[in-house]
Amino acid sequence: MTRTWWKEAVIYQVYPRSFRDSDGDGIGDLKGIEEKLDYLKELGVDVIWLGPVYKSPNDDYGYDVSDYYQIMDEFGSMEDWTSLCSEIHRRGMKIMMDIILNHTSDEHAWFQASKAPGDNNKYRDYYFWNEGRSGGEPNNWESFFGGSAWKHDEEARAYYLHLFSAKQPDLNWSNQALRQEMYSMMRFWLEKGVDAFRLDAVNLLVKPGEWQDAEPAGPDQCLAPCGHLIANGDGIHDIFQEMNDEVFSRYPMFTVAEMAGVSAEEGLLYTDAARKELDSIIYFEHMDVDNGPGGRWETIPFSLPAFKQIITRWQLTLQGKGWIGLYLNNHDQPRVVSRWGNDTRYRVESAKMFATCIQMLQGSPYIYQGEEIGMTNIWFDNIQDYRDVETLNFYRIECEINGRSHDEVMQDIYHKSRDNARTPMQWDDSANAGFSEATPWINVNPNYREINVANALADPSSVWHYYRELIRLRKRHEVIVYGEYKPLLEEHPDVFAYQRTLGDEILIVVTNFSADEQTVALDAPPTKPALLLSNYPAAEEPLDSQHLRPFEARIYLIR
Ligand code: ISL
Repeated sequence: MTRTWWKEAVIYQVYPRSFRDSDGDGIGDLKGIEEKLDYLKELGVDVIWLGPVYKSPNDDYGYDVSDYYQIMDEFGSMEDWTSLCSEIHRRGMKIMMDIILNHTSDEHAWFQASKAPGDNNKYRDYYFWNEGRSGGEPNNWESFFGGSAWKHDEEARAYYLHLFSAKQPDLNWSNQALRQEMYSMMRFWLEKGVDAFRLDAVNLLVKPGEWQDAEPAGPDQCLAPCGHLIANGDGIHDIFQEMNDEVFSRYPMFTVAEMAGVSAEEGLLYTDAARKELDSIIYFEHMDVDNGPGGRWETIPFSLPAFKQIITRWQLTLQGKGWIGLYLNNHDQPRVVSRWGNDTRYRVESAKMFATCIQMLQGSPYIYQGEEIGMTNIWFDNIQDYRDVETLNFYRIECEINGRSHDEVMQDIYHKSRDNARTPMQWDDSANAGFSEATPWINVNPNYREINVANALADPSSVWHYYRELIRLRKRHEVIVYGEYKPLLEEHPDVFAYQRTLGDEILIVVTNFSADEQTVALDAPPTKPALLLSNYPAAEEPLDSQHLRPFEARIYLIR
């Protein structure tokens, strides 16, 4: 397998709006991120993924871009961005930009221009305008964020397609001029010194030629009802090959593609180095194991066997050819300690256990801000305190159209709202958690007095120190990056164990996903294993007879 810097890298995701507010308007900004670079360097991360910072009306907090060449007012200026970029580089770290290619904001100049009907309007074809069917929407497609995926526009006298919010019209990638505009835009950022791209929702770029109705939602729960008709559409690989040729191959950079509704086999096609498309993928399958038949808002109990099967399938399918981003948290997902761990009695233990399990797999680990101190989900009583467009749409549709009660809908929101991960970063126990001097744009989690960076740094047994240790291990042992994966104890309902092998080195990872003690027996190795790291005081036990405490994690090395 080819060795490259980005396979060895640990990526830290910053959600700029909630990271650190330097100018006292209650909204995080670029200067705020710059203030905290030493903190990130100290943790040991290599790449900083900056959520979208382009000009945007913020219907979907930056994922609705109105100008790709300018910085959002609330976040600062292009000078601030340049300064942040050079300060990141000065510390030996790299910068990843979030690139949104599937849609723009409805306030983007292209969309505004596209409204004028007429054959010589070149922008008309940048989007999907359609006259509709018998006086209504062109088909029954629903948007990911609820309601029809089509909206009528008076001025344009037509419907436009929006897979996400109504303020995020989808772009038409069969249009060559549009593609060239996007390639120029990406080169603009690479010329400025960007080292990596995270490509947003990028397996949705190709739309089917015909607008046929979708079947009711299938088992592929991460997609909207029309998703299976769109994801990985015909010709999508040609687009990435062209993009790679026009953009990626010309710079010393790497790409990670965010793709929902992708199987491991498809994931390999996108990331197989020989195909020259994308470098790596952030897939969703393992995050969808607690989605019910009704979709992602319906929560069913976490099943470790299902989770293990998915992880193993992806590890084995891509092994030696493709590459993945390893994650359990991001700005779209509830916090994993609250979701599948235990955020009260075993918060620290479970946070460390999840980190061990995910970071020791083959791939590049992604750490989402606050994860490194074990931040938890949020519970607001009032829907008015939520900010996320997906959550607000869901509440309105469930209460107003489907007639469900406030209390019932709030239960779903507590489990799955994206705002769980978007409350301000908890820096210390001062007002507003040290995030801002003003009232933050979204309320701080009240547990900030206990769970915060200052406390975590001061306590050698904190989640933070454990994360730093995991990152250090990765730098010391190549087997963590490049070792071959093999699942162990595959049938065990509560323990996830696997081994990684590189040359003469074997890494063994054993993680207890339950709040109960577990006894497991692994094959006795030829030489005595060394315990590299554990989230409990070391237990000198042979591999073939181990007593795991609640959420215990152990990493062994055998040479
Ligand atoms: O989170 C999901 C389910 O609600 C996914 O379907 C997700 O919306 C999808 O994979 C794309 O996510 C990305 O693009 C969205 C944006 O809202 C998300 O924050 C972003 O990560 C639209 O740009």
